[in-house]
Amino acid sequence: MNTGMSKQLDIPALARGVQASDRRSLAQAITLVESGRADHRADALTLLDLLGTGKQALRIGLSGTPGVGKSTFIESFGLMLTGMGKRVAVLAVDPSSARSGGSILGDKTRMDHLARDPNAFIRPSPSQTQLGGVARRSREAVALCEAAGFDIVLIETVGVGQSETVVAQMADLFILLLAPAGGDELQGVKRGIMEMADIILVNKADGDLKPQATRTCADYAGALRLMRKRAQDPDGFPKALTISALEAEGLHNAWQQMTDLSEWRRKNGIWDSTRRDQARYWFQEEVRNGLLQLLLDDPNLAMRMDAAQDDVSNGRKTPATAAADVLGPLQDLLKP
Ligand SMILES: Nc1nc2c(ncn2[C@@H]2O[C@H](COP(=O)(O)OP(=O)(O)OP(=O)(O)O)[C@@H](O)[C@H]2O)c(=O)[nH]1
Ligand SMILES: [Mg+2]
Repeated sequence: MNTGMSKQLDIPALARGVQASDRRSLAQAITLVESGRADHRADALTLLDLLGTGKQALRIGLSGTPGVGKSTFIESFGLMLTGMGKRVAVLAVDPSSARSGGSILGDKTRMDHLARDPNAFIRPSPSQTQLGGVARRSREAVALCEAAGFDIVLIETVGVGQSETVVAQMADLFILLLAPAGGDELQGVKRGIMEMADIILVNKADGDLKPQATRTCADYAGALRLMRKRAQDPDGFPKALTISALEAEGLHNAWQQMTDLSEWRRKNGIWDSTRRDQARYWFQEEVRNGLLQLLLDDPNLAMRMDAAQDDVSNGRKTPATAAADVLGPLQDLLKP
C-alpha cells in the first residue's frame, strides 16, 4: 500500500481534494478503493458516500485485442480531446494476467504526451485478482474520476472475453477497436462482443494497410446492418468507421459520432435508463459476490465444500446432488 496510506486517513479532506480535482488526492482515493483491506474498504465506502453523485462524465468503454492500437488511440484521441479543452481520465480494466511488464512500459511511451498533459489523468490497471474485484475497483475509480470533474472517462480493456461485459456495464458508449483483416473473412470477433459495440473503429487505415482497412470496415458495416435493431440506437447506429490512431486521422469524425449518439440517447431518456439499469446490475453483483464471500469465509462450509468436491471428482456423487447437499442446511437456516 502507498506510503501515504499507512497513517489514519482524513476521509472528508480526501473527498474535498478529489472534488477540487487535486491529482494526488484522486490517485490516493483510487488506491484506497483498490485496496483489499477491510478498514480501507470501510473508508472507501465513506468516501464514495461523501462524494455522492454529481456531474456526469461521458464514460467511453474501449476494447480491442492486443496490438490493435488501443494505447496509440488513447494517446492521439485523448490529446485531441484535451486540445478541445476537455478533461480526460483514462482507466484500464484488466482481469487477466496477460498484461506483461513489457506492455505497461510500452504504454508509458505510447501515452507519453497524454501522460504529461495537465488536463489528462492516466491510471494504469491494478494488479489482477478475480473479475468481481476488478469490476468493483474499476467502477469505483470511474465514480472518483467523475467526482473529480473529468468530462470524459475512457475505460480500456484488452479483448479477452468477459472483461468487455464488465466495461460495457460501466460505460455510456462502447467502442470496439479492430485491425484491418487479412482475407475476406471477418476477424474472429465474437458475436456477443459485436452486439455490444456502439461504434466499431477499424484502426491502422494508413499507408499500405489503408485499402485493407476500408474493406474490413465495409465488411463490418454490412455485418452490423444484419444485426437485430437495438432500442438504444438511432438510425445508422451501430456504425463502423476507419481511423488511423498513428496519424490521427478520422478521430474528429469518430468523436462527432460519439457525441451525436450520446446526445440522442440523452434526449431520448436512454442515457438515464441505462445508468439506472447499470446501478441495479452492480447492486445485484455486489450482493451476489458478498453472499458468496460470506459463505466461503465460513470454515464449516469450506470443509463441506471440499468434501463435496472430492465426492464429485471421485464419481461418488453427481455435481447436482453434491451441491444440493451443501446448500440444504443453508436453505433450512433461511427458513422463517
Ligand atoms: N500503421 C499503424 N500502426 C498502428 C496504429 N495504431 C497503432 N499502431 C501500431 O500497432 C502496434 C500496437 O499498438 P498499441 O497501441 O501498443 O496497441 P495496444 O492495443 O495498446 O496493445 P496492447 O497494449 O498490447 O493490448 C504499435 O507498433 C503501434 O505503433 C495505426 O493507426 N497505424
Ligand atoms: Mg496498450
